[in-house]
Amino acid sequence: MVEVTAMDDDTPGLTDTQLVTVNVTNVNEPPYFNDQMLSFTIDEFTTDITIVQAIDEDGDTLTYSIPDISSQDIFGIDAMTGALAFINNPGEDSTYDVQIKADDGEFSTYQDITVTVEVGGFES
Ligand SMILES: [Ca+2]
Repeated sequence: MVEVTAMDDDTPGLTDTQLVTVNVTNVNEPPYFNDQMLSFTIDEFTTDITIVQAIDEDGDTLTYSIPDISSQDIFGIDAMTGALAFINNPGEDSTYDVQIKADDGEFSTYQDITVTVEVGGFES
């Protein structure tokens, strides 16, 4: 409830006070990623890349996906946890770009991830 006071300009002024009920609608805020772009380097024996994590101010459950069909042959993502992995590590020096989508059921946001595979780069 908000107290509203109306006053006219006359002297002496007349005032009237009324209580008004204001309904605040809870507006859904879109999710967002802290970083627009992330890069990772993994070795040839690893398939796990990272766990992407978008932020939703409303605390909505977010669903993660890979929108680009051609990337879906290469990468997999856990819709609930955001865990991103190669389906099969390519096993050769190469760099891949993949876009991740986070969806709160109404709005979505995207994050670009670059994954570089290094063959032998991690051996001692
Ligand atoms: Ca939301």
